[in-house]
Amino acid sequence: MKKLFVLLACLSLAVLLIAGCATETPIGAEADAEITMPAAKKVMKEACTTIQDGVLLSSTGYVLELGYDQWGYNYQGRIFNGLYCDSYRDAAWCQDYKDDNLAMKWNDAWLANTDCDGDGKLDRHAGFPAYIGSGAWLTNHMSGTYEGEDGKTKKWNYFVKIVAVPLDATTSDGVWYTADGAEIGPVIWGAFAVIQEVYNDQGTGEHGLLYKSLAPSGFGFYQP
Ligand SMILES: [Ca+2]
Repeated sequence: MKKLFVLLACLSLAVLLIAGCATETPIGAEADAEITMPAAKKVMKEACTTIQDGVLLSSTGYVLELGYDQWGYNYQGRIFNGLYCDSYRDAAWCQDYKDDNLAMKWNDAWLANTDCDGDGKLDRHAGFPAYIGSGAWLTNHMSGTYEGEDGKTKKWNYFVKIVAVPLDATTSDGVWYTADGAEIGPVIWGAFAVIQEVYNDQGTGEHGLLYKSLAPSGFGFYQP
């Protein structure tokens, strides 16, 4: 479990950081009280630049292409499949986890596969000034093995759902709540909440749900 917690601390920052804007970390609720309708939904599709156009850039300056890149990102498919550390471009700090696997999926609001606002990069929280209330979601599925105290290989896996909370959500003691007072889940990166976690570990015997939101844990509940 110790290893898992380290991984969680870094979790899915990958998608937030890699494709665009380390400086654009999700913003909290306070600045966004007057957000109304998503403007980008009205943008004509033909006004948007696609990955196929061959001009959109990653944050590190390479041209995005269709299909999986060398790290395991498939921005067109809104998916990552690969090694955990490769989601961070094989970063030096990550080497203790280099054998672990990661699959991520995200929706258009988290990171679109088009650029409709004309900045040359894939859009984030398209149509919204920030992630909160955008309906953005991300899932992470991690897995790996380690040597148990009995010397045998033990498998573990972990699954988590993260959503951008609704505009009218509130926080208390590190937990997001709906306007009706239902617990959405623990705060992660300001405007996001963890709404479901599953952990299985052959070594410890842990199996099943670690956490499930008391508000609906389906993504539909969070769509604007
Ligand atoms: Ca853009």
